Amino acid sequence: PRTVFLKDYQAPAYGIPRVRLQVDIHDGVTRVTAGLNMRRAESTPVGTPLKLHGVNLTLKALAIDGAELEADAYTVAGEELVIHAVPEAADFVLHTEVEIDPEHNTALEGLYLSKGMYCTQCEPEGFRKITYFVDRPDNMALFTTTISADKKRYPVLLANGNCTTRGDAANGRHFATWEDPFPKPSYLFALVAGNLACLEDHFVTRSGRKVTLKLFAEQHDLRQCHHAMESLKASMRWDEERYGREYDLDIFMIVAVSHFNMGAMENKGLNIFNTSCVLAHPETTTDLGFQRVESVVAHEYFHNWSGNRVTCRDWFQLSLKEGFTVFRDQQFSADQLSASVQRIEDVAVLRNAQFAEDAGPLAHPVRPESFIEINNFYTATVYEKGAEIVRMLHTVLGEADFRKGTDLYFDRHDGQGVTVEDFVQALADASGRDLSPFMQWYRQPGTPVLHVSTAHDAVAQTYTLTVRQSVPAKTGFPEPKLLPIPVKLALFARDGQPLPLQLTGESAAVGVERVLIADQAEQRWVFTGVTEAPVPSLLRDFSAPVILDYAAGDEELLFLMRHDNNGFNRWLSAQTLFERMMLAVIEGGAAELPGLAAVLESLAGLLPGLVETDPELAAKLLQLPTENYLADKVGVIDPQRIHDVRLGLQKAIAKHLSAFFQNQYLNGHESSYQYSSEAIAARTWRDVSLHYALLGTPSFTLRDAVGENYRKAPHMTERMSALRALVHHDAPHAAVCLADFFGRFAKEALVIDSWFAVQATNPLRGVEEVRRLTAHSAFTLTNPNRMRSLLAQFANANPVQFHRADGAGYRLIGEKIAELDALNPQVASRLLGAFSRWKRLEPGRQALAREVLQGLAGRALSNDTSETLGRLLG
Ligand code: B3K
Ligand code: ZN
Repeated sequence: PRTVFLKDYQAPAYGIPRVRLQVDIHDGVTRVTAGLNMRRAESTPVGTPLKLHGVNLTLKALAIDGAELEADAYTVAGEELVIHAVPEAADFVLHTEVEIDPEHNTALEGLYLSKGMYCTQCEPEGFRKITYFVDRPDNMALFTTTISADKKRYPVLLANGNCTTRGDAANGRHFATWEDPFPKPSYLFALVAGNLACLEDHFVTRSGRKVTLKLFAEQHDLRQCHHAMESLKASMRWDEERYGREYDLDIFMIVAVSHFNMGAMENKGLNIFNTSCVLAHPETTTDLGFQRVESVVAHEYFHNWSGNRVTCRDWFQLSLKEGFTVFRDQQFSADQLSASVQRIEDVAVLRNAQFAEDAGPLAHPVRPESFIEINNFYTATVYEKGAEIVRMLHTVLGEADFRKGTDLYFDRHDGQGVTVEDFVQALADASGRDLSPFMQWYRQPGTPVLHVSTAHDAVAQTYTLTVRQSVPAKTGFPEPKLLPIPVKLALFARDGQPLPLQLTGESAAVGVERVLIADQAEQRWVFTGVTEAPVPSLLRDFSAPVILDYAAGDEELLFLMRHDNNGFNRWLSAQTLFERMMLAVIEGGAAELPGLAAVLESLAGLLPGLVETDPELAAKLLQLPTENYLADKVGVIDPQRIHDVRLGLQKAIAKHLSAFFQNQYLNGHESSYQYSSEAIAARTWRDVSLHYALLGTPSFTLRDAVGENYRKAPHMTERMSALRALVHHDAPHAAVCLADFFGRFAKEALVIDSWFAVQATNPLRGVEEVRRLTAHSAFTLTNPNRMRSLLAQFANANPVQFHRADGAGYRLIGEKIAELDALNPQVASRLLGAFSRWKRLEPGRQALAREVLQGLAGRALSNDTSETLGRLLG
C-alpha cells in the first residue's frame, strides 16, 4: 500500500474532456466499452506514457484512434494501465473494452447488485472499478452513457443528465442513452438498472424553469417516499432563498437502494441513497428517522453547488465540499424545526464523535496531509469539524458578508476543482477581511482548550476575562500553532438581565452579546461599567469547536441553566454541571456526587415549567453526557465504573422526581403522527420521562401502561420508545413484545434493523445475546445497514457490554471485523474505530483489546483496515 501526500500534488499529465460509455448488463458479466477523448496537458512532454486507473477489470480490447494496440504497447500492473506508445498529437481517442463482475462486488464500490438492481457508488475512487480512467476529481469530462439490459427484469435504466434516446434491442433487451451537459469528475458518475417504482413531482425554480423530480424505490416502499419528496422541494427552495443557488438540470432523480456503505451520494442529477435516508412513514419510522431523511436529502441536494458545480481539486480537499455542505444542511435543518435544538444535536455529535476522534490515535487535520486509503477519511473531523470551521467564518463575517463570499466562490470557481484556500480566499475577497489565520484550523489536529478566568473589580467597576488557549501536541504532527477562536459571549446580572457590553477604550456599549476573537497565547478583555460580579455566558451557540475550561461555580451553572436566554447555553451549562459531578466521583475519588442536592432541587424547580414552554429543551437537559464522552475526560478508563456512576446520577434524578416523571408519561397520550417541531418536542419529552419514570420507583400502573402503549402505539416513535423501555429495563413482557415486533414488521428491512439495534444497545444484556443474533436468519454481514444495526451499535453504543471485563466483546467484534474485511473493507475499517480508546483502558481490558488487535494484524487485511489498524496500534 502506498501513502499519498498532499505536497506531491500534480495536475494530471493527460486529461479526458469527453467520454462515451456503453454499459451492457448481462447475467454473470457486464461489458463496458469506453470512447475516451484524450488530451495531453500542455506541460506534458510528447511521448510521456499514459497512465489510467483500473481495478478488477478484465481488459478485452484497447485501441488508439481506431488502431488496436499491440500487446507490448501497454502493461497492466496493479491498479494501473500504462500505455507506452502514445501519439504525438495532443488530442487522440482511446477505445477500451473491459468486463466486470457486479454480481460478486460485495465491497459496494463501482457497479454492484443490490436486491436485484444494479447501481453504482463511485466516490471517491469507484469509477476505476467500472472502466479505465483518469479517476481523480480534477479531471472534468462530459459524459454520454448508454446502458443496455434485459427489458423485463430491468425496465428502468438511469444515468446522469437527460435521457436523449431509448429503444428496444434484440433478445428482449432495451437501452437508454443519457447525456450530462455539465462536465464532471468521474466520482459523480452514476447509473442504475432495475425494476423500480417511481414517485413523480415537479419544482418550479425561481427563474420559472420546471424541474421534474423523480424518486425511485421498490414498489412496496413507494408509500414511504413522500417525506423525502417534500424535503427535496423544501431544500430546492431554501438554497435559492438562502444562497441564491438554482437547480441547473431539467430533471432531478433519487434512487433508494438497500445496500449502501454510507448515507447517500450526490451524483449529478441522479442521487443514490441508502433506503434508510429516503424511506419514512409514521408506522415504520421514528422522529429521528424523519429528521435524518430531511437532512440527508438536503445535504445531497446542496452538493449540486457545493461539490458538483464547484468540486475538489484532490481528495485532501474533501472538507471543502463536505464541511461546507454539512454546515449548509445544519442551517437548513435549523430553519425547518427548532434552531436551538438543532444546535444542541449538532454539538452533541461534535463533542461525542469528533472530539473523541481528535483526541485518539485516528486524529487527523480537517485537511489531512497524507493517506493510504481515502475512504478512511470520510470522518467526523472532515465533516463535522469542517462544518464548524465554516460556521466560525460565518459567525465572524455575519450573514450578509458570508453570502457575498459564497456568491463569489460559486461564481469564480464554477466548473473547477479547487482547494480549501480558494474557498477561504473568496470569503476574504468579498468581505475585505483577512481570514488567513483561519487556515490553521484546517492544518492541525486536536481540540483546542480555551482557558478562561474572570475577575471583578468593584471599585473600578470592571470585569476582566483572561483568555488563554492551548492545543494538545500530537505525535506525528508539527507543533500546534495559535488559532483564531471566536467567542460569543454575554454577561448576566444576578437578576437575570443581560448587561450592555463595553470594552475599555470603547465610547459606548455594543449590544448585550458580542463575538470576540481569542487569537493570542493569552489575552485580556476588560469590560467597563460592571457594578456587580456578573455571570458569564461563554461560547454561546458553541461559537468554536473547543473545550471550554472555565471554573464556573455550581451556582453559576445552575443560574445559566435556568436564566440564560440562549437555549443552547442552558443545555451546555447543564451538561457541564453533570459532567463535573460525575467526574468528581469517577476520576476524583469522591464518595458521592458533589452538589447533588442543589442540582436536584434546581431541576425540580425548573422542569415543571420548562416542560410547558420548551419540552424538547427539558428532554435534552436530562440526556446526560454519554459514557463514551465521559471516557474521553478521564486518564484511565474503567467502563464499568463510568456506567455505574452515570446510572447513579440518572437514578438520583429519577427518584427525586419519580411522581413527576410518572405523571408526565401517564397523563400524556399519543395521537396521529405530525411532523412539526411542537409534536416532536412533545414526543421526545415523553420518551425521556418514560426512561426516568422506569428508573425511579415505577408503579404497576406505569409498567402496564408501557406494554399497553407498545401495543396500541399510533406510530413508530411511540412504539419504539415503549419497546426500548421494556427491553432496556428488562421488563417481563420484553420478550413477547420483541417477538411481536419482529413478526409485525418482518417485511420492513429498516424496522428489522432497529429490532437488532434495540437489542444490541441493551446495557443489561451482552455479548452472548449479540452473538446469538449474529446467527439469526435475518442477520447478514453483506448488508451494511444490517451489519451496523447489530455490530456497530453494540460496539459503539453499548460501552458497558462491549468493554466487558473478560474481553468477550472485543473478541466478538474482532472476529466479525476479520470476516467483514473480506467482503467490504470500507465498513470493516470503520467498525474497527470502536477500538479507538483501547490504549487508555485500565490494564486488564487493555491487554485483552491488544490481543484482539494484534490477532487482526497477523492476518492479510485490506488497505482500508490495515491502515486503520496501523494507526490504532502505532
Ligand atoms: N459524498 C458522499 C460520500 C461517499 C463516500 C464513500 N466512501 C456522501 C456525502 O457526504 O454526501
Ligand atoms: Zn456530503
